[in-house]
Amino acid sequence: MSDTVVSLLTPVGVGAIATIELWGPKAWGCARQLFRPAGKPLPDSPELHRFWFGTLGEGAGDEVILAVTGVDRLEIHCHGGRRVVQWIIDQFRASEVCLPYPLAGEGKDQLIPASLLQHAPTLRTASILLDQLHGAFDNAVRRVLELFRNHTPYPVLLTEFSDLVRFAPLGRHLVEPWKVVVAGPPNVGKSSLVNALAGYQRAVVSEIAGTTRDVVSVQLAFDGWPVELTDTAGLRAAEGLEAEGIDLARREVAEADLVLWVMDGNASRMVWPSADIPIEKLATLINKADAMVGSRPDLQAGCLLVSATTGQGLPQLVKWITTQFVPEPPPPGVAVPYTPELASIVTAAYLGLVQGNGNQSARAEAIRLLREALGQPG
Ligand SMILES: Nc1nc2c(ncn2[C@@H]2O[C@H](COP(=O)(O)OP(=O)(O)OP(=O)(O)O)[C@@H](O)[C@H]2O)c(=O)[nH]1
Ligand SMILES: [Mg+2]
Repeated sequence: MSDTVVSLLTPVGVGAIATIELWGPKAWGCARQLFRPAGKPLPDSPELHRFWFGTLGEGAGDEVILAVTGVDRLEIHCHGGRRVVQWIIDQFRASEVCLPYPLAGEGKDQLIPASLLQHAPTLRTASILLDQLHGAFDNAVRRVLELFRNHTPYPVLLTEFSDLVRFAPLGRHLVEPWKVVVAGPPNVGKSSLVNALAGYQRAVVSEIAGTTRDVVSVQLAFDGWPVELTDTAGLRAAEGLEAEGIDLARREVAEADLVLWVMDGNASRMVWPSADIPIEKLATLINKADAMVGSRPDLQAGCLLVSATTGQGLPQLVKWITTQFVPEPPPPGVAVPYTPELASIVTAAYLGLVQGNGNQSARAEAIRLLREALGQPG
């Protein structure tokens, strides 16, 4: 991209300090125009990892720190108040060399992770997004394009390319949480389980079957990964309000990344999930482990045994869910396709190449898609 872009890295109006990023070929020139250092004047060209204290803007200006964080990349650390941030961004816009920071829904600009960073639900996902903001993903895409250009042997190309695609499933969930739906027959302890996992009383629990009529969701972090846990109405034949709840529950199950099917270990007969829930997103739990008496011949291998009341088996359940979603967390600085769109683009490019066994047209299509991932279509 040849333009210079100004973007806000921190959430608007929340923090005491805000970070504004300026990147592009004219970033340094732009900063020199607007920033007045407290000490010696700024050098002619930026020096990596140096920072200066001074004021920014017309008139008295506002006190800020200017830091050089990368090639053509600067950060301005300023007061976090909404007006100050807006005013500084406006100063850069008015300098006519900068584009405004991307606004949601503005086509290609959405691919810039600066705007995504504000929406990162956990510190762990924020740190992955920050790595991508610093170029981890773009650089990895450029490396693969370079291998194509240099006619690198196919196996070497494939290895490097597969590294780029490796974290695509994770990249889909840096902003959007994984959806985990707790489903099962009435009165098995679904709401109790959601409450126990959430660590506080959220869903209404009672000994009367059919208590939950609605869909209740809580946003949680399992080991730093964002998870939306949804409680649903017990699935059984019902009428009226409860039937509507059951209908909603079925829809939630269809959209879930993972369905936790709960059964009552204390019941005379366990109700197993119906065949319409895809097996790859289904986990079966037997709840009320604390109240189980004797051995259960219908307790199948592969079922997780838990108790919402005592907490038995819950740490193991959380660990199991986490490894389903993130079998291997990315090491720091590694490329992650950081939006669902980018994840789809690089995966399609890689699979197309493999299916075409590296032939000419598959290569051309992969190159086209990788350029698209860099925001350089055509
Ligand atoms: N002993 C024991 N009782 C539990 C456990 N979990 C839930 N219960 C009890 O089981 C009953 C039903 O719990 P809920 O959480 O309301 O069950 P549900 O599956 O959400 O029920 P519906 O919303 O009606 O479908 C309540 O009396 C709970 O206290 C558990 O682990 N052990
Ligand atoms: Mg319930």
